[in-house]
This record gives sequence, C-alpha cells and structure tokens, in this order.
Amino acid sequence: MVNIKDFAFTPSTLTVSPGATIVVHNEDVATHTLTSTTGAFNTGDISPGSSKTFVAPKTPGTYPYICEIHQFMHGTLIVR
Ligand SMILES: [Cu+2]
Repeated sequence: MVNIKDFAFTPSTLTVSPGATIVVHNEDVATHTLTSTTGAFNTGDISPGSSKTFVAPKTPGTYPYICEIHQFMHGTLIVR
C-alpha cells in the first residue's frame, strides 16, 4: 500500500512481487495520481479521501513514478 499525504508518497520506495495489486490511498485535500514515468501503470485521478488500485508490472525492475498533477511528487516501485 502507498499512502499520499502532504504532497508526498509514503513509503517513497515500495518493493513488490511481479503482478501484485497495490492500493493507493489519498489522505490529502488535493487530488493526486500515481503514474509511472514510462507508462507502466497509472491510477488515474485519486480524489481526496479515496483509494485506487493498480497492478505492478510482471517484469522485475525499478519503476519511477510521479503525480501527474504535481510532478514534483516522486516515488519508486521496485518489482522483484
Ligand atoms: Cu498530486
């Protein structure tokens, strides 16, 4: 699970198994997304107080992601 609060992803680096389903919860007052910088996954808009899920890639690797709306928000998904 990834939590979003105060315009930051927690944890900022998450390690998961290939194909894992990941819940992203937005605790902030603003809408956010969790979006791969290479197009590997994207939650779309997550409204304040709500959650979305996405499926991790099946290929092991390191996948940086951002919030599309606030592109200074960074995180990393490690699949292995
Ligand atoms: Cu955002």
